[in-house]
Amino acid sequence: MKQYLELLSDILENGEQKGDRTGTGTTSVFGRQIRHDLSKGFPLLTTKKLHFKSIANELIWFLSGNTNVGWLNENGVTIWNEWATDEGELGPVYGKQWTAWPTKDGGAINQIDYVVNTLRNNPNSRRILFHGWNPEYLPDESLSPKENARHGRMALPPCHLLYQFYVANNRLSAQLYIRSSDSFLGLPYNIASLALLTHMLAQQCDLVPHEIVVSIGDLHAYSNHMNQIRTQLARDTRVLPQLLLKRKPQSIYDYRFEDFEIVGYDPHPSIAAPIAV
Ligand code: THF
Repeated sequence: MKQYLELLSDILENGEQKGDRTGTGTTSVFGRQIRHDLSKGFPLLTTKKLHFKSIANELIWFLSGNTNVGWLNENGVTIWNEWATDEGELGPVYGKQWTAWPTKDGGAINQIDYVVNTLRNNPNSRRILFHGWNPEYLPDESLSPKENARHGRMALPPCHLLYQFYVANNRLSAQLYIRSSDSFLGLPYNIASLALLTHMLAQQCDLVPHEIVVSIGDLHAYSNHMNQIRTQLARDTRVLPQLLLKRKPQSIYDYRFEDFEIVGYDPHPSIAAPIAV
């Protein structure tokens, strides 16, 4: 994943200082893209160790429509806890909008069903996408994340919003738009998560995983991640691991962590960094 390190260098070279919602301070660039051919390996960073279990269980949790961190915590994932209420609620975030986007008549639209059905039945469609940005449920910016979640609004607006899929020659590609990307902590998760989702959808729809593209709006380095970023830039990249899907589950909703195996992952050590809340 040389392209990832190039993005980090790009921020350091071309970034402008910007204040942010969390009060941490960032160096930021606008409008960047990274692409990866999945036939060349699974895009899990090798320049620091990533916790694949957090990435896979977060995706399984999104697809289940769950918006409470309880299930994540039971499965060893704590990355969403900072924003949840005492009851573990995050409000109508990702999973809710993906699988049960609320409609005006009190119903719900499952956008993931639509994507799977369209990949199977009309793969040439240029409308194979799902979207997390539901303006009716965005946070009230005068309230904290927890207060928003308590009032039935999203604790945080989605960072990764728009997922579009593309089929040609029986190969499946995916593009994700991220409006705001924490280059050191969040972005590596989002890249691996998009790759995993693409492999799962390809398996379900009898397609071959091809390319992922990540397009980013505000791409930033938090001021308290600078040393970690320099440490990472000094490391060389290694051979990417492979993802094995050990079983073909009944549907896109039936994957479990045990269905995935990452083979040949030999990263440099993890690098601790504080998360901006
Ligand atoms: N807020 C900020 N400031 N950055 C983000 O990346 C981010 N997210 C989600 C929501 N708000 C965000 C949360 N995603 C980690 C990784 C992803 C997160 C939150 C935290 C993190 O701390 N990762 C550690 C390991 C922690 C672990 O696995 O238990 C790491 O070293 O990678 C972006 O979507």
